[in-house]
Amino acid sequence: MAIHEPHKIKTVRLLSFPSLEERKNHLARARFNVFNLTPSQVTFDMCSLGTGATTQEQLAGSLIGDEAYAGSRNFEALQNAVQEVLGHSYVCPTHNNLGSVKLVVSTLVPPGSVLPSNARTKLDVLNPMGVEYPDTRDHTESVFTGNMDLEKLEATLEAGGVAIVGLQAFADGQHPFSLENLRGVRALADKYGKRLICDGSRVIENAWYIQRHESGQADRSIAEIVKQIVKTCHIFQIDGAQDPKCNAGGIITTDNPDDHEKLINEVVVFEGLHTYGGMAGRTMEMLARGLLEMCEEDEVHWVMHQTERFTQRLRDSGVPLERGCDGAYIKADEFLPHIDKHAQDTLSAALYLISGVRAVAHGLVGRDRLVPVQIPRLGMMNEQLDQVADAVVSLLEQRDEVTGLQATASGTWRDEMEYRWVYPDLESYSFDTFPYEIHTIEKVGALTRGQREKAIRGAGYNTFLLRSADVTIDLLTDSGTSAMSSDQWAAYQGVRASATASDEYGRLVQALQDVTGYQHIIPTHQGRAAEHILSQIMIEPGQLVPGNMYFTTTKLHQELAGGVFVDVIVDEAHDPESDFPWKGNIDLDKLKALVDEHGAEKIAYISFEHSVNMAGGQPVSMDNMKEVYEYCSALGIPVFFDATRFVENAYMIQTRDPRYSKVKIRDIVREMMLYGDGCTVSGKKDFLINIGGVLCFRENAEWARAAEEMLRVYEGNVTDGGLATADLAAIARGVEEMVDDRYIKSRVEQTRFLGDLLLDAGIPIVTPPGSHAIFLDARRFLPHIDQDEFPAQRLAAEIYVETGVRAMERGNVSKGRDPETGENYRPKLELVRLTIPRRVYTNDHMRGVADGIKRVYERRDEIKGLRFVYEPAKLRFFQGRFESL
Ligand code: P71
Repeated sequence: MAIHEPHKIKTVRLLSFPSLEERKNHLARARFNVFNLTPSQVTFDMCSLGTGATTQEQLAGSLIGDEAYAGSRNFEALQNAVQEVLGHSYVCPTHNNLGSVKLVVSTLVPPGSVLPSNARTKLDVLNPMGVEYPDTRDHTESVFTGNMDLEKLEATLEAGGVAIVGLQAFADGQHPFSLENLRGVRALADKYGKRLICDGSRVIENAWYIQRHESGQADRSIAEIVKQIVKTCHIFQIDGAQDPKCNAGGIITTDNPDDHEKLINEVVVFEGLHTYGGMAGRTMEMLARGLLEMCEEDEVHWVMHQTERFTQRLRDSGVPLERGCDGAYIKADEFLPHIDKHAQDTLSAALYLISGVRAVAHGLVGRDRLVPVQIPRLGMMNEQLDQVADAVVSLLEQRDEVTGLQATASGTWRDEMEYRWVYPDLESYSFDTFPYEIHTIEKVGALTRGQREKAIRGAGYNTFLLRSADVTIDLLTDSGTSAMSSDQWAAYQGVRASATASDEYGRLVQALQDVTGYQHIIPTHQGRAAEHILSQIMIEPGQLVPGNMYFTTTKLHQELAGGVFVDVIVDEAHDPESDFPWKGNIDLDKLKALVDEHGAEKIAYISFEHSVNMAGGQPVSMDNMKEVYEYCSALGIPVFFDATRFVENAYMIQTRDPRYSKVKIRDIVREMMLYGDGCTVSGKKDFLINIGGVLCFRENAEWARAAEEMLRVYEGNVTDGGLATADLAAIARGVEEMVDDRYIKSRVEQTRFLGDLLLDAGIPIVTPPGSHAIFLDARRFLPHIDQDEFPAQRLAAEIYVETGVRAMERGNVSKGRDPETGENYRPKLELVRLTIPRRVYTNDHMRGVADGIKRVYERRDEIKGLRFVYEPAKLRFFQGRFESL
């Protein structure tokens, strides 16, 4: 059973959280018909048509559309995908499923004829076209509820007037058919000389159901079953916006050249030429790629697991519903028994009113009594679905208070309905979860344990030397690994690139001035570039640079400028078991002693890091920043922050310092930055971007000029710092997104979630959990391995073998050898860092990580140490290779 997604998040779409007052206004303007609400007025949009996440390959396909009128390469790609996945030889493209229906009707279904079917929905459109569609579904069947009643079907065929026989895979979203029944339908169609046509927009779900429930099918792949379904039908159609995860488009496929001939002669009338059928070239490309991907077993199993889990949660809480292949279909009349008119729309309006969730019934008014709560395919996390379910349950609990909508306009179709409503007094449901949906995904590595054993041996037991493609969950670093938002991508794409000043530079400066309160904003290509410049302009050879624990690149640049780093962090920072909440603080006594000993003029500046990385992502308190700044500014010693993870530090202040519990993150950050004269930032962390950094000064124009002088030599223009204009645009947007309270909360709480899972299992970690990473304490995890046999290095390797999770050693290997004695440093902290990228993994991934580490912990006694087989002289952790003892 899948315990986490077989993919990670590549890009996210930000969610809106309208307040109760806003929801009331939006509802009134929508005339109380939630169909009219727009996604930016809705928090979770529980609708599964064209709303799913795509793969990054599909998204890429949308950028390589061959927009030729005739015979485009994208059409060829579509044709190949159809032949490979569906097995039919011919394809006729359409603009979407309605286009397909219209085409089939106008070619194969004469007016006044009969089209028996197992479905009701989507056939609504046949009514105005003058086609009768008798219900021939077997209503007595309890497992394959979408099966045709073969006797009824034969009677209908016998009675005459039947044009073609129709079948829907997972009919109406609720009723799957069996292969056996499908073969029976085909036999009857053949007997009466009729064609069997299947709408396979949900063929994957139906195939999954067959795999699970039909005897003899358990060992067959989804791909095989899909092909068999298609080949059993004369004609097959599929909606691009459903199983193929495209945003639009449709296709009709067949093996019959005569039918194909008819379709392509007719498609030019209503849709477009037979090689594009009303789709843009890029849509055909996305559709083709979606078809090729849709049968992937682990993906299908994940989607269906989510659906079953969600439905079960609702059912367990007493919500009256019918099972759906893509969610739960609530029985509105039973949910609101006291509402005799418009129960579905009342339920929809009430759910939106209390929570901002949209669930809406489509199609004909009065066709059924259900409100589908559908899951956008691959678009949501289980945590979010749990909360949507809780919102529905919360409505159920107060259903007696719900008053009915009064119609002020009616119509045949649901979108035509308009209402009046006296708002009932209901308690709102507040979401407390990740404030974004999944927009695109990236498959993760799926090696077997044996393959991973081979891979880690090949990498000399060094996780830096593993291929990312062989890694399932990559917790090597949070640097440059964030998922960008679709807004960041839009800004990135919309850029007017320039080798001079640019609008994006202006936006970036403005955004960072707002966030930091600093006047001079100097872009650099990443953090170490800013550190290089700051060190060069501020340090005189021989000067001291006191700081709260070193970071490798920071210390290196201070030393290259002739400075000497002095660690003045509090002692608690070196104790992995101390519960002190501010392990990132500077020990003011240590600092004062240093200044007293050497004099203030010997100090270049204070190097003050937020959320101290090497200490375990530990925060600095607001008071400590204030004290240090007060002390230093009186003596004329500048204070520079390494603000790489300053938003995370601000969140720790919000949660750990009661005086700030009601203060917005944006304001906490602004106050923090008051207690410094400038900062360097590696933007690859909190800024939610994949590349970039900045150097900022509060007001000192002389420093800024000196820095810009160096920037021109080492980095690029003063208006880009060597970054692409598009990256400046992504940074400007990322800086806005990072100070969102909901976002930063979800980010840091996810790290804590992993920490708590490990603590609960008795696994030794650095406490309290930091903001960007959980650090395993290898000395306590593997006490039988001497530090010179590199327990943290071995532990990282074992975790990879056990789980496919990649972590980073931060211990004896990283620290290196003392040049004086030639011995390993044997640092106090012998750690393995599990670093959480931003917006990339779900809490189910975190559960998977914790479960795997628990398994390693259970067999810890068998784990042996390592010995170097290749030891580079500098930064040996990057390239070093080991063998097992
Ligand atoms: C991290 C990194 C990336 C890294 C760097 C060196 C060795 C291994 C991994 C980079 C930081 C950082 C802080 C606090 C400056 C930099 C350098 N961290 N300050 O944690 O954490 O920034 O990479 O953008 O040049 O994996 P840069």
